[in-house]
Amino acid sequence: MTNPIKNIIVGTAGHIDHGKSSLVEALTGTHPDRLEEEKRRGITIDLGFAFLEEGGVRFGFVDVPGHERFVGNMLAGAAGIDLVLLVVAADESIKPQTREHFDICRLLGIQRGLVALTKADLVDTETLELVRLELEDFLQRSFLENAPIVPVSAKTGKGLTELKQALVTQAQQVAGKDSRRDFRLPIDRAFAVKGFGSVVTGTPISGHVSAEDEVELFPGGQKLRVRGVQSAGKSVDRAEAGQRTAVNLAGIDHHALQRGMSLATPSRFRATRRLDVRLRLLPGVRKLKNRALLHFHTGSFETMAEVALFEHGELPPGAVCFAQMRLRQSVLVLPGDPFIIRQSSPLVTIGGGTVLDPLPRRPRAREASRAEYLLAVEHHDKPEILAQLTERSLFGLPQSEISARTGWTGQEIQATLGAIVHAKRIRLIPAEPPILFSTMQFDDLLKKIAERVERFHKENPLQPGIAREELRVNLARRLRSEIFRAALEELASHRKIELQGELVKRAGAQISLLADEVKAKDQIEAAFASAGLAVPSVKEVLATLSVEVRRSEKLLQLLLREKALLRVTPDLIFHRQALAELRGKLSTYKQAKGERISVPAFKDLTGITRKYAIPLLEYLDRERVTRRQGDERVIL
Ligand SMILES: Nc1nc2c(ncn2[C@@H]2O[C@H](COP(=O)(O)OP(=O)(O)OP(=O)(O)O)[C@@H](O)[C@H]2O)c(=O)[nH]1
Ligand SMILES: [Mg+2]
Repeated sequence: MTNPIKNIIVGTAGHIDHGKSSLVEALTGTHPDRLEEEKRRGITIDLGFAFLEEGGVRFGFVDVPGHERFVGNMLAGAAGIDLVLLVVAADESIKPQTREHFDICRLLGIQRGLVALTKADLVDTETLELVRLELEDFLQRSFLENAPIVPVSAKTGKGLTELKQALVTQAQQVAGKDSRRDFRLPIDRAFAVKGFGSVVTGTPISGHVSAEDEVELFPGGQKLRVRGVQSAGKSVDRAEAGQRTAVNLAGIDHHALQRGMSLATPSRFRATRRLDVRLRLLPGVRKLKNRALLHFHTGSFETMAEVALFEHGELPPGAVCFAQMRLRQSVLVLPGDPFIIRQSSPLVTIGGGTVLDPLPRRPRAREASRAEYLLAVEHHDKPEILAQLTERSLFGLPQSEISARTGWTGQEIQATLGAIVHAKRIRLIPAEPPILFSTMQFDDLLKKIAERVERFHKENPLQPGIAREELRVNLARRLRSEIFRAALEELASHRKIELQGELVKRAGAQISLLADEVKAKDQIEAAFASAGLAVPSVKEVLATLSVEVRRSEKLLQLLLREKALLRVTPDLIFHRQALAELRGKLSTYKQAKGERISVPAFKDLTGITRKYAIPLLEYLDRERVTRRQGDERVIL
């Protein structure tokens, strides 16, 4: 079921004193100025709000100040609007903030609006027509080129009916905001209400919010519970994108909340201080130097930022380029979010643009793929975006990262993922969460693993294979274990390698001993076998061999791995057979003489000295063949 009521935010724009607030009052019955100082000085300082339901449309009005010193506040309000109501006083025509506000609307990418020619009661028809012509000229080749220009008077009420009608017509043609996407609300006010606690207001730019929802506060990241939601002054079950909304939050003091922060669906996004953008400089401003320090505005947020131009020393007026913004403070932004830049002296709007990558990797010198990626974002080419994101993540991209980088819904992520996995451009590695890894890099990894295993066999002919962990670290210290495992399994399934417990070996790899090695190996084994429990030292045994120490040690390792020999202490090695016989003797002893045996009895039984008896008994304790009890052992 679709909601028959459309929610549209109308923002006023225009020079100081041109009658914006009076017009909002004439349309809605509410004077938007709230502050004592505003009433006293007769000017708007901060944002004001009012509501009107007309022709099946629920209008939320955001009234902004015209004063040049309060453009910052104007920007906080302009960020969420669907329709601009450009207010021009008929007795003054176009003035500096008419231009600046209009530039801001263009830079923010506002698509629709209309012009109110206010104070029409103060001028004659000829002047009115002259101003209209000036305006038509001014609006040429802009989004307001064919917008209605409606003469009105807040004083006499003339033109108000026509203006309302024009608002409804425009509203019907606006796409509006998408309430099915994740929830995001830039906070424009925060205050406390007696008996309720902390309240923030704003216009959700996407999604919806209800009482009992959990939301995440940005940039801090606190998870908060929504106690209640109001829209247009009334409690509602749910407030949607495009509706003026007040959110009552539990568990936070209102002093910890302020304009510029955002609320959003929890655990999907990340605040950032670096963003790659498409930057547009207005015509008629000074050229922009690389590394310039600017005021940066997005949503209701404002901070200082350094601009790093891509491959340009400077940007001429009217030009466009890719750039990175480095912010003083963190903010939640997503690709597609518009922003505005202003210079410091004089404090004027000089440009703006669109966020393309909110979490860019640290740039390496002249990374060409960066611009390529930004182009894909600009073209909304989802498979390309995701493929490139993955390819740029050398150690894989966890699936849970995608939303913060793209702002896509779960459904969009699934669909895009399906498409590029199907096209074999990336692989989805099983993990929690799954990891995206580029097929190219994966194939590369397969090749490297096969090479390393091969090389290992060549360099270590006496070893059956390389330990997994040694191989992984050898490839890349930061290689994720899940990706490594997937690669090993892939190679094993193609019978390129064999996995044997912790060992990786070339398929069919056999240890091939040289003739002298075979002989030496037999000699080692025989030396231990014939010694019984009174074993010689390793050094002694190896010294008698004809092969050099490095190889003879490998042969010893081989015997230990084959379990022909067993290491009982670092210095004592026994033959398997001798130990098996010892166990046999103990069980015979137990049957004949009972389960207790002393150390002297053990020495008698085995005919060995204390030097061997104690380590052997400790070994038997470890093996749970015996258990120590006082000075004696219990045979288990
Ligand atoms: N005669 C006449 N006066 C008007 C009309 N609209 C507004 N005014 C007067 O113009 C002055 C400024 O009006 P506001 O509505 O406060 O102007 P504003 O654009 O909101 O000004 P800022 O918010 O400070 O930028 C007030 O004294 C109004 O009474 C109109 O249609 N006719
Ligand atoms: Mg005003």
